[in-house]
Amino acid sequence: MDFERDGITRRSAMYYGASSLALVCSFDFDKRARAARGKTSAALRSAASGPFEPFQRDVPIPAVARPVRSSKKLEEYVMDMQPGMAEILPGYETPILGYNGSFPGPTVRARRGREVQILQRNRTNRSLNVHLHGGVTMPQYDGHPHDAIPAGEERLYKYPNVAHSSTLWYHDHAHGETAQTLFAGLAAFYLLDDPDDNHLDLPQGDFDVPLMITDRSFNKDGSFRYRLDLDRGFRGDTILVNGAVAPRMKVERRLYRLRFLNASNARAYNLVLGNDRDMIQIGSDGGLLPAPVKRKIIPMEPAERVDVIVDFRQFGVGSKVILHNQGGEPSTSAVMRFDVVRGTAEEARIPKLMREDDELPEPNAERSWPLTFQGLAGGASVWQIGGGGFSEMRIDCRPRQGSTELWTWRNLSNRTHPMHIHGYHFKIVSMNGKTPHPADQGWKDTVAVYPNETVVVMPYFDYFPGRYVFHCHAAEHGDMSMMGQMEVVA
Ligand SMILES: [Cu+2]
Repeated sequence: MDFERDGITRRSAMYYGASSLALVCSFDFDKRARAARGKTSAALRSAASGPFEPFQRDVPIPAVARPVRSSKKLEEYVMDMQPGMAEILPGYETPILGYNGSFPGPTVRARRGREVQILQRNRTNRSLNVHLHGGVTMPQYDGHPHDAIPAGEERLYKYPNVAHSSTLWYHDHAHGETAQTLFAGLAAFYLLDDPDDNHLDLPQGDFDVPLMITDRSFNKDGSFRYRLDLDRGFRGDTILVNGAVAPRMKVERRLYRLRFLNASNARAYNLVLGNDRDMIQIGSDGGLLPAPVKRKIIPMEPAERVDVIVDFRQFGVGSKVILHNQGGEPSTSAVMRFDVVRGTAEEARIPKLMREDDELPEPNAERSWPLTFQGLAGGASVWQIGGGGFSEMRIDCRPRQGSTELWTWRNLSNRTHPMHIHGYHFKIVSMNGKTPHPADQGWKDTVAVYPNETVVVMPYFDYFPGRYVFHCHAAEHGDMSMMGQMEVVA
């Protein structure tokens, strides 16, 4: 369909609200899509020539947000959270909610030491807020679940960018509704760079690529299909990278920095490149690792980030290298494909050492958090931390600013819980009694606690005091109501 030809631009269509959605949907689809109507998304996928066939589209790279004002100390942005249309399946327009109406939303490129302010305008009909995941922000800008921007209103978020360089992302954190809003498309990258990293000569520009992995299912009309599953969380039958079905990407024979984000509601991935080729992990949630770590398989729970360098010089021109999700179902095993072409001169290198280990104070408190699935009177169930569900009225702990503590997540359930702490980072002390994998020894903000296992982490309550949440990032678990509240006291 061609909005221009019909005298209506894509962008203006977004502003017309619900009635325009009906108008857009009434447009005729192209022949192939029309032929596919009436099938389920799984059936479409299994049809070899159907629109769900992988590697049919080039990977889209989300637009970089442009500041409305910029100085040495501050960059100011304005963003609209609003309905939009995304072309995910060939020939279909999928209604989404997105930052500036796009999915994924625009990438914010920030620099350490320069503040970013984003005026977020809520142009939807529901309460929303914005959480900068992995960000070090004052609590009033953190997107606390009970601190919402009502429909039609706006809020200025301030990000001081005081922490190390890292791959962050921002998404909605509305109380009890994050599974829906994340699924609808409110997710985007926020890449924090640090000029002090320049000497590392990491791949830059076109060779530094953010890749947001999500899973979705679709209705016959191309719209997202959501089914609530409180136990496992949502599982889609289709993998998207940057909002395209298992896309392909042309790569030169040279080094690339690939920044993976698992922005799925609840699906975990095990990323494997080609025939078990090495990926060189250089970063995790909290930024660069002390030194690169070679990996053949990279597990990613929801909300985790993994930065890798892939050396495409090991492949010949014309190679097609598939990144797959080991252990996925037949329709969720292909993630994307890299098509290798001739390279230009290499400017980047793989550094030997990247970041010095930080000196941390000795832990001055120990806390234990059992993670459980709890039946309620009346037949309903909820997920709980420490024997309780989320309550805005309850503070679960009061760590001291500037201190570290030992937190033990004890998973007494048969589902994995990716546990996330807002406002601060932690080191993983042990995973089920074992020393964590070298790639998990950097700063983290989200960690997988597998069924019936125990993970000990050491959060460092540096930076700002105040009230923040910590929760399971399987979105359905966090909503219902696997979330606690801490007040870090000065
Ligand atoms: Cu969970």
